[in-house]
Amino acid sequence: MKKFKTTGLVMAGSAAMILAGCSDDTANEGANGETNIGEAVEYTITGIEPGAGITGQATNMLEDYENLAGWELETSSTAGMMTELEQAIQNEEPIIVTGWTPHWMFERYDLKMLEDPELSFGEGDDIHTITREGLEQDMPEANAVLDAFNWSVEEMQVVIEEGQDIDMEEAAANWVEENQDQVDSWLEGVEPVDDVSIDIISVPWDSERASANVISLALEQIGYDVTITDVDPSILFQAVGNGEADASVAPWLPNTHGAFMDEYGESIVDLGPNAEGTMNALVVPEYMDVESIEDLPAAE
Ligand code: PBE
Repeated sequence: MKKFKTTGLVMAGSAAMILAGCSDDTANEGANGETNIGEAVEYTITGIEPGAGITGQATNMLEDYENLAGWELETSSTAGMMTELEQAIQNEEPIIVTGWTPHWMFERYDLKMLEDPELSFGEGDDIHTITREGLEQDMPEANAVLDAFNWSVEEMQVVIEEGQDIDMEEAAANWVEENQDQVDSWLEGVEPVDDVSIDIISVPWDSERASANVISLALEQIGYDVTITDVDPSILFQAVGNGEADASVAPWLPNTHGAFMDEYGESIVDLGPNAEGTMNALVVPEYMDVESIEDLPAAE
């Protein structure tokens, strides 16, 4: 379990409260008697891994919104964030996390995405298939399947959900078994190969663990020997850019991983979306009385 950072700001706030003899309850109330959400969450957004694209977006968000001066993004891990979210919901306490769809959090809990008028998180992404340069020439069959790979975020969500109870590999295999017609459409007209190795690189979030396993099973059906490696997004783009990895079905573009694409995109082939309509945002429990990032109170 990680340690939580206590900011100078929060410390100063607590010290002031003690000096003034205020109880926490009083301190959390604004002039109109309503709870000050900022104080209640200690002006802290509960984030995920430092290397995630959404973490970069949330860091920029702190600059994009004047009212977020003095707020802090606390990075940890997706599992750590989910644990804190679950605990807050159990106690009906306020919490603000960096969240996204597709994810099982929205199936399990009553949550809402805060409006983002400054578009720090963009207006949604598609998940793209990318390859190293030369893959089309070296492995035309794999390239054809990767290019044809296409499903919906709803279908992805089915695998993500099942992957909470059983291994993601197994959940992906079940999906492939139940949707062989669709898999066949990606394999249509592609000649089988004889045990050719291919390196698929991905990221360690459930959505991409689902898609990496599904595309791998499809490639295996025509004779590929697939290795999946999960890395940070920056490493993923670097590896495809320098040809160390063959392909990825994980990039969220144009926003979440846009900075990495800007950096390495010149030596990457973008085959376009394999799933459309993902969204990143600040996410809060429904019971919280806030609708927009703009409404979060500035830290005083
Ligand atoms: N995510 C899920 C990742 C990509 C997939 C939004 C947490 C990120 O890099 O932010």
